[in-house]
Amino acid sequence: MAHRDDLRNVAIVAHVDHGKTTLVDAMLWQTGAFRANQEVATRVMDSSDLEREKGITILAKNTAVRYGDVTINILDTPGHADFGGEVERSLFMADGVALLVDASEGPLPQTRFVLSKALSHGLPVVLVVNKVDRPDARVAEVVDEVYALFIELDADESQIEFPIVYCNAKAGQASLDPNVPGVDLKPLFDVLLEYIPPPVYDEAHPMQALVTNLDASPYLGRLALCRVHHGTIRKGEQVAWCRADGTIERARVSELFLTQALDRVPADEAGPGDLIAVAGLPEVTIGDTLADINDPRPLSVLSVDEPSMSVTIGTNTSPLAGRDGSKLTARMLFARLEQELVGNVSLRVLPTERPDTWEVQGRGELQLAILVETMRREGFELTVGRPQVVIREIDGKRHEPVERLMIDVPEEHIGAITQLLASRKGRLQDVANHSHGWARMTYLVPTRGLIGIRTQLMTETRGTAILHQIFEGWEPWQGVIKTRTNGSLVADRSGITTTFALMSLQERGQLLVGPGEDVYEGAVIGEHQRADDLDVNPTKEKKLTNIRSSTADELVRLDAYRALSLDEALELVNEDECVEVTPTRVRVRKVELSQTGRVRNARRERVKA
Ligand SMILES: Nc1nc2c(ncn2[C@@H]2O[C@H](COP(=O)(O)OP(=O)(O)OP(=O)(O)O)[C@@H](O)[C@H]2O)c(=O)[nH]1
Ligand SMILES: [Mg+2]
Repeated sequence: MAHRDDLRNVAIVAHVDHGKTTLVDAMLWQTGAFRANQEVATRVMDSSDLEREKGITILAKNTAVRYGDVTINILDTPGHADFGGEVERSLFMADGVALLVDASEGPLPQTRFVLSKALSHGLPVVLVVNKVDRPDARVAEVVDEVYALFIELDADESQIEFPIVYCNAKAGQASLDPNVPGVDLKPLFDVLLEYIPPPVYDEAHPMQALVTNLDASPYLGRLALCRVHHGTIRKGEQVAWCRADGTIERARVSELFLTQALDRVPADEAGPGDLIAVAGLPEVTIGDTLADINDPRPLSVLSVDEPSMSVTIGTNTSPLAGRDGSKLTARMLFARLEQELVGNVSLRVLPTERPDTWEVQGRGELQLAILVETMRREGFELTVGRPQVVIREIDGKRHEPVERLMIDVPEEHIGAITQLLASRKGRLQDVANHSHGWARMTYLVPTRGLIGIRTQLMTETRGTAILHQIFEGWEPWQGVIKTRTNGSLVADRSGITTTFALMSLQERGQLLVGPGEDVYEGAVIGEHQRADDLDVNPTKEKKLTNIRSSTADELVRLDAYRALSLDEALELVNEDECVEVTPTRVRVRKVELSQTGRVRNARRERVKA
């Protein structure tokens, strides 16, 4: 076998916020990707609007830097569990990984996930302990925890002998000695060159390139992002396009690009190990192989984990539909969902009983919320159902997804957490004290039990709890879990909310709308203090009289209402509720809007039970 000594492909993987994108910034700067006076945004790889707003990476992206005579392709991956599909796909392009671990937080659930995936791909690991500058860094302990994690995941001996680099990604410093602060990233680059193997290929093997991602260019249409495994692919040449369904077609490579820093640069050819973008195949999808036209050999189709959460997404059916958005029809909605599927292998779209509604399955609430958020910004008006877990039949039995949950809390809250998790069928796996007065509790909990848990945990622990969760596996259905204890305050007519009406309603619970807002029968305007729903009139006007009342208006103040973000609305909705999403508004509403209809449904439910 031959190898490309001038090339390395390394994926940077870690739990969310451990500093991957920041490290890539420093790697770009120190390899001269930018001019000294160039204006470059921090975390430049997080280039989409949503990524910048939320401060997290959503899509995996690659960049390339030159270090000496070697080109290093760096794959920056998202750390949030919901985007695990992106990480899995990136590993198909890499020959090794840099596993980042925060020097204070240590390994967390997503660290475990990405490491287990890297190990199952047989990829060598370089451990990067990052944020060593944190005042609460506990470097030695964290390294021990990583060793323990390797052992737990059944790593073999060669995998466990990983090199360790200590980093301050923000300052762009790396060191091989935990007690000596670094100067620049040279030690990291040197370790990567030494431990990440160069791409290996067979000189006699016909050309083979695997499509692992897609992108679009306004001029060239769809771009297939591939890793070349063997042979050489050339611009202008015919290739065999091997599709996932087994068919093979001819196609022409009309354009070919390699990556340099943040740019795609045209190239005439690319060889084994190169990460390329190819134009000329308008219908190519992830998992396809581009191969030698005379000897096509498809690579095995890449598989990623199955989705575990779902929501229904339909057209907006509320009485206020059409006021805000430009994309309203079921046809537009379906076309948009299909387009999303092409670029996102971890999503599924299924039909429902209604012709204007689809079930979208994904990895988690955030992934689904991001999709809805993206669509509303494009002008869609939507009705989004309550997030549900995906149920699977395994050996004839109903199974549901189970999540691994890690909670960091001050010790005095251990009792509250224990109670809360018990009510949601959590099984305690481990309690560890990792720094003064703080405990890290690990649970396995049915995913169902986690819906809406964040808000409740924050209240119980006065905002101190930090939680991390990740899909663990499938388990037999665990019976009824009750998650939300509050009913809703529901508008009983349409109109415009008034300060006068809201003032008296605020005693009944937390309001979700302010004065002067449009409501309709069936719109949820607040959380009821009690468990049942209450139909109320939020549009009542004050009777005008000539007599000034003794309690002056200014004395009674309207408390702040809680304006819901999309994520919060999706956490909050009860079983018979859904969320109306338009480019400017997020409203919670009843699925059945009419009061009489709801009463009838409730009676029917009672009869069934
Ligand atoms: N103190 C300190 N902060 C750091 C360091 N590296 C990154 N950070 C900070 O950590 C936060 C998260 O950094 P990101 O680079 O976005 O982390 P990430 O791993 O790319 O996050 P995701 O892509 O969302 O998983 C930012 O506020 C960084 O400024 C470091 O070495 N020291
Ligand atoms: Mg990132």
